[in-house]
Formats: sequence, structure tokens, C-alpha cells
Amino acid sequence: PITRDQKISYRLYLVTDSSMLPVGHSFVEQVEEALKGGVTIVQLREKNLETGEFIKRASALKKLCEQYNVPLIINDRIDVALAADADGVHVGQDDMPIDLARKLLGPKKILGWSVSKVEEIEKISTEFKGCLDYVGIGPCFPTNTKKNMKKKPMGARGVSKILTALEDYNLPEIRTVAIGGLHPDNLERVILQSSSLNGKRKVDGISVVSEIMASISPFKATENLLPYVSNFSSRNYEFATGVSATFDFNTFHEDLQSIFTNVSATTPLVQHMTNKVHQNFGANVTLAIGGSPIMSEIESEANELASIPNSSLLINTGSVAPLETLIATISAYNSHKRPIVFDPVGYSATSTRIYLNNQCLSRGQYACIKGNAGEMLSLAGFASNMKGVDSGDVSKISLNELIGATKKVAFLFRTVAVCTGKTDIIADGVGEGLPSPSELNFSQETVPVYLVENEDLPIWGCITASGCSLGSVITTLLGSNDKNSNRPIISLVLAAVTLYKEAGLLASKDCKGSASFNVGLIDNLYQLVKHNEPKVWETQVKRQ
Ligand code: 3NM
Ligand code: MG
Repeated sequence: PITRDQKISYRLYLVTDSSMLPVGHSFVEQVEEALKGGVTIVQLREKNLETGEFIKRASALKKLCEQYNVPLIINDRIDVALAADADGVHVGQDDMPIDLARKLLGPKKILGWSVSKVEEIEKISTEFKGCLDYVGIGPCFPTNTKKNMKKKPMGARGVSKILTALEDYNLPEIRTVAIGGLHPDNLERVILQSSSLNGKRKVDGISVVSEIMASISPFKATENLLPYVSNFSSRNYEFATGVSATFDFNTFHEDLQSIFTNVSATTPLVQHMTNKVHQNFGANVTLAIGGSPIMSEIESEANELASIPNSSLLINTGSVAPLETLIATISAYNSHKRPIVFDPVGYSATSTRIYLNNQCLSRGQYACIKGNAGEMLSLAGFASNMKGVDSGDVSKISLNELIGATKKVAFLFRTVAVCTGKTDIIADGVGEGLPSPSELNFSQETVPVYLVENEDLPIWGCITASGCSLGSVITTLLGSNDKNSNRPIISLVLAAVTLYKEAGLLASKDCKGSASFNVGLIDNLYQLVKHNEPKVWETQVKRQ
């Protein structure tokens, strides 16, 4: 038998469910295909079997798993596990207390526990000290598999909280798997985004039910999952954009011209899901710089749009699209590895907005998250409340505090974070010199920061959608990127900020007021891209 003192691989943890097999598939064959495909640990989870049948099934699976040298864990039933001499037991929060389970199970068998709260991790370090081998953290996403699910999906951020708690309570011996609604289209970012705040811990594996048990090809389904949990290091951040280039600040300024040329060459299709005030202006801004805007909020066409070469998506949560439509569109762009820019308008202004924004944040991976000072501070957890959707009274906040918040957002959401203001702050949470998720020294402190300092131009605040339209420019430039141009996200975001600020500066110089500033902004974007001589621009990016 496999015992808890051996090195157990939790990389790909199959939890069975005999109720979802495709027609004509047998339970044992389904599990055997998964074993052939490479699952590293199996849990027999049966909710409706009589004890006798349960033991029979456990004994049959035990024999099978043994042939593949894979541990067999029994859900909930210690008696069944002992009767079938399985390798361990998994218990939920409503099942037997952990210390009692350990006592009954003896010192050698593997014991796992479902957790979703920091308090539960604290217990592992106190009353349950030494009892447990691993925790299943979930549900990460909504799932139809578990009936009567009482817990709310926690998203990658929730998993990160649990991993952070394991660090805080000094429990390096506890192994971890994430569970709930995990599928190939969300695995990469979940693994990446869920690492602990100090960057030292990522999940040891992921656990799935339906992805394998409901598959008509369980072998292929398993094989398909393995790369996500095996080679963290070689995959890097491609999932956000399909591009894995590294950034060289020294050559950035020379590259600017060709960045803008490439926009005209590719005419990116820029889907906007944005608020009404921004729709018209954002479309004109996109056109002025060579993009092709589409203001669609139709769920059924998201996948088609996302599959068009050089498409990109701007989500501005001042939008009125229903959450399901937002999530479906986000998923479509993520699975096509096309970039999404997220603008969490008025992030925490009302509880409705917090919910909407948090749902979007936990359900997608964003190439860039852009916000004003108030939004950035809230996203970073530095300010709990914002009034209205403008940047509020942030005048008392120092530049350094804002830089800290922007770094934290870049790090938390593994994105390029842009905080707009008199000085624009751009923090690169995905790029230059940052280690892959498998390496253990990725922390907020190592996030590179760039600043674009501007003249104080109060006129920016006199027109609507000026911040939103920076989102349009960033999204257009990101859309121009593909495997051919192969640029890191950060270089395109920096180019977008530079262009937009330069246009604003020029427009402010010869406008008569806010209306002509509005028009002048579009004119200058158009002219700047047309003449494309970034060398003579006043606006410059500095590395902090
Ligand atoms: N436990 P699927 S979620 C069995 O959160 C189970 O503890 C969960 O199924 C938890 O991979 C879950 O099909 C079901 O979404 C996961
Ligand atoms: Mg249970």
C-alpha cells in the first residue's frame, strides 16, 4: 500500500462520479483510461451506493490503481477505506472531525480535507496539528457536479487566500489541490493567479470530476490536462495573449514607431463592452488610431469575434451587459488567447459593482487592468469604499502609495496594471525578468514599474470618457499584437499610454474649451499615428 510518508503526487487528482458517465461507458473503464492518461491520484466518491456495493467498488478500484502505482482515496467513509485497504480518506467540513478521522484511520493512511476558509487552515495548525496530508481548496468556479453546493465559488483569489494562510500558519507539509469547475480553458491562469501572496506557494495540483468522468474520451481528456500541471515553467504567460516575448526597456523607444505601423497593418477588431457615455467616443478613438471598433454585447457572437485574428476585448464595467454575457465573452477571448483589457469602473462604489467586478476578476485573465487612483487603491485592498465613479478624493495619497497599489494589483491579478492620473503608473506583473509560476521568488516587490509624467492638465477632467478611451487605445494596440509581431504586453501598454497622453497634451494647447479639447484629442491621435514620429514627442516613459 501507498502510505503518507511516501512522496505522493497531487498534480492531477481525479475525483470520480459514476452518475455522469457518457452512455455506454463503464465506470471502471473510465477510471482506467484516466489512469492510462496520467492521473496521479484517484478519489472514489459515491453518494448513493449501499455499503456492500461501495466496498466492492473500492476493492476493484484499489486493484486497478495499484497496477498504476496511484493512490486510491475514499470519500468520507473510513470504514469503506479500511475494508478495501485503500490508501486514504477525504473528508468534507460536514463529515467526521479530522482528529477523530486520523485516530480511526491509523498513522499511515493519507487524509485529506475540503477547505474554503482561513479559519479552517488555522485549525490545521492547532487542534488538528499533524493529522492531515492535503487539503482540497474549492469550489474555485461554479460547478454542476456537486449538488446542493452551499459554498460560493472563490475564484483564483480565494485559492490564493488559502495558500497564503498555509504560509502564515507555517504549514509547509500540507499539500494542496484546487477543485471546482476546473477545465483546460481556465487552468493556466488559476494555477498562476492562485499562488500565495509571498509567491512561495502554488497549488500542488488540480482536481477534476466532470472534465474526465463525463468525457467521451477520458484518456484524451486526461492527457490534455497534464501539460497544464506539469510544465509550469515552459508555458509562461502565453495564455493571456498567445505571446511570450520578454521586454527590453532599452530598445522600447526605438520600437514605438513600428508598434504604431503594425496597428494600421493589422487593423485590430476591438470589441467594446462599455458604458453608453464611452461607446461613441471610444469607437472614434479606436478608428483614429487605425483599429476597427465593434460595440457588441451579444453573447452568442463572442466566440466568433474572439476567433478573428487580431481581435481584442475591452471590458468596462460601467457597462450594462448582464454578468453572464460578460463572463461568456471573457471566457471566449481567454480560450482564444486574445487579450482583454479590464476597466473596473467605480470598482467598489456600490455592492452591486463590487460583486460584478469581482466576478469578472475571478473568472478571467486580463492582459491589462486599468483604473484611476481610487479604483486602483480599492483593487489593491487599500481603500474599502469609493463614492461615485470618479477618482474621489485621492489628493492626500502620495505617489509612492499609488505605486504600491498598482504593483499589488499587477501582482495579484498577474497583469499589467495601469493607474491613471497626473502621473500614469504602469506596473508589469507578467513580464520582464519575472519567474514562471513554478519558481518560488515572485513577489510584489519585484514587479517593475514605469511612469509617464504629465503636465497637470485639468481639462482631462472636463470631458467624459477620457479615462475609458485610454482603455480603447490600449486594447487596440494589444489587438495588433500576435505571434508575428510577438511583443510583450507591457511594451504595447506603454506605447498606448504615451500616445494618448501626447495627444491630450497637444489638444490642450490649442483648444478653446472642453468641447474642442474632445475633438482635438481625436484629431491629434489621428495625426500622431499618421505622422508616426514618436522621437519628437514630449511624452516620455521612465523606468522607476
Ligand atoms: N468538491 P467539477 S467542488 C467534489 O469545493 C467537489 O469541495 C468541491 O467537479 C469542493 O470538476 C467538487 O466537475 C466538484 O467541476 C468538482
Ligand atoms: Mg463528504
